[in-house]
Amino acid sequence: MEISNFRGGFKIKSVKAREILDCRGEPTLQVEVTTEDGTVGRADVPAGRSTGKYEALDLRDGGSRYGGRGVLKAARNVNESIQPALKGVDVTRQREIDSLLIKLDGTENKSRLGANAIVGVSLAVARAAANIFKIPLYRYIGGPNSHIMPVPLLNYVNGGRLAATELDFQEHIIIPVGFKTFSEAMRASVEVYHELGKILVGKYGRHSLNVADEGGYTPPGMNDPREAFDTELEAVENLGYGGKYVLGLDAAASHLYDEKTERYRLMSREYSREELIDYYVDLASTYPIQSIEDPLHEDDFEGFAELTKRLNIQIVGDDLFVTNMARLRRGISVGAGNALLLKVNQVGTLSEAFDAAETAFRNRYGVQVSERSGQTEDTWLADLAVALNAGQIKTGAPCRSERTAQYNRLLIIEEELGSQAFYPGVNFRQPFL
Ligand code: 2PG
Ligand code: MG
Repeated sequence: MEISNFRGGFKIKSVKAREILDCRGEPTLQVEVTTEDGTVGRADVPAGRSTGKYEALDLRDGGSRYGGRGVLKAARNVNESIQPALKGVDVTRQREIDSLLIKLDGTENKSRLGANAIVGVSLAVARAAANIFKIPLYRYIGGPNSHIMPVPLLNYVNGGRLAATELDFQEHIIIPVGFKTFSEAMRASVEVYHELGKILVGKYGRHSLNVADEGGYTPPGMNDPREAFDTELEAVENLGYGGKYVLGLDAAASHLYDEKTERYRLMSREYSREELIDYYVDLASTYPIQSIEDPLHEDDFEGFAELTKRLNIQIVGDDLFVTNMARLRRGISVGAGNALLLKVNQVGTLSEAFDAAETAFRNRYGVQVSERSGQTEDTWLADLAVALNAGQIKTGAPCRSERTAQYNRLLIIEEELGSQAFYPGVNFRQPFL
C-alpha cells in the first residue's frame, strides 16, 4: 500500500450518532466514526443510575418521549456540532481530538454537548483507529505490553439503588484471586454463581433468583450484608474453592447519607461517620474483605483517609473521584482511598480517563476498570481493562448478556495473548508491585 494513500485513510470523513437501547431498556447513544478509506469505528455509551453528583453530565431530552430519557439532543450534538469539527482530522490523534471535544463543549462538566455525546465520539475514534491498523482495540490503546488479564470483581448479591432488595449496600462481591488464568477464574466463578443461586433459594425462597441491574441475586428478606457474605462464602466452600476467593463491597454510601442529619442509614439504624468506619473495620476483621468501594459519601475525603489508614485493604473511590483528575489528586494528597474506579463516561473522554489511570498508578493507587449499571453488548470496556494492565475489572454477574459480553471478550483476549497473558490473582491491586 502506498504510504500516501494509507495516510489519507487516517482522516475522519464522518461522525454519526444514533439512539439505541441499553440493558435497562433505556435509550443511549451509539456513535460511528468513518474514515476516508471507509473504515468504521463504532462505540456504545453506557449510563449509570447510582451516579455521583460530580460526574460529567449525561444529556437527556426531557419531555414525554422515553419518559424524558431520550438522547436525540446528544445525537444531534454529535451530528451537527462535533462532526463538522472533526472532519478531516487524523483519527489516530486521540489526545488532540479529545481536547478539541473538550474545547468545543467549553463547560466544566460537559453539559453543553453532553458527556454521553463526547464519550461516544472519543471511544468510536479509538475503535476506528484500531480498525485502520487491523489490530484489536486493547492493543491499539495499550500497545504491545498489554498483557495483564483483569481479576473480575463479581457482584453476586445486590442491593441499594440497583436492586429491589432490603440490602442497603449496593454490591456484595466475590473476587477470584486463587486461580492461574482468567478463564479458570471465570469457570469457577460461574459454578459459584449457580451454587449460590441454589443456596439462596433454600434459605430465602425462589424469588432470590430474580436478578438486579448487574445480574446479582436479590434474596427477599435479606437485609444484613453479613448474610450476603455468609452465603457467598458457603457457595465457595461447597465447591471446594475455600481460600481461592476474597470479598469486596460497593457500599455506594453517598446514597445512604443524609446531608441534613449527617448520618448514614444502614439496616434501619443511623450511623455517624465514626460509627460507620468502626462498622467496616469490624466487618473486615470477620470476613476476608479485600476491597471496599465508596464506604463513605462523595464529599468525605477526610473519612476516606481515616478508613484507608485503619484498614490495610483496597479502598476504592467511585463517586468520590468520578474519574476526575482534580478530585483524584486531592484524594492522593490526603491519602483518601488507595484505588480509582475508572468509568470513562464519568469524565467524558478516553484521554482524561488515561490521565486519571496514569496518575493513580504513579501514586501507587490501584485502578479498577468499571462498567455502568446501564450497559450495552459493546465490549470496549474489556479491551480497556487489558489495555491499561489495570489488573481488575468490575462488570457484574455472569448471567446477563451485557455482562457476559465483557467476560466473553476477555476470554477471547486471553486466548489471543496466549502465553503472554498474565492473571495477577492476589496482586490485582497492583500487578506490577
Ligand atoms: C457503581 C456503578 C456500577 P452506576 O456504583 O459502581 O456498578 O453503578 O453505573 O449505576 O453508577
Ligand atoms: Mg460504585
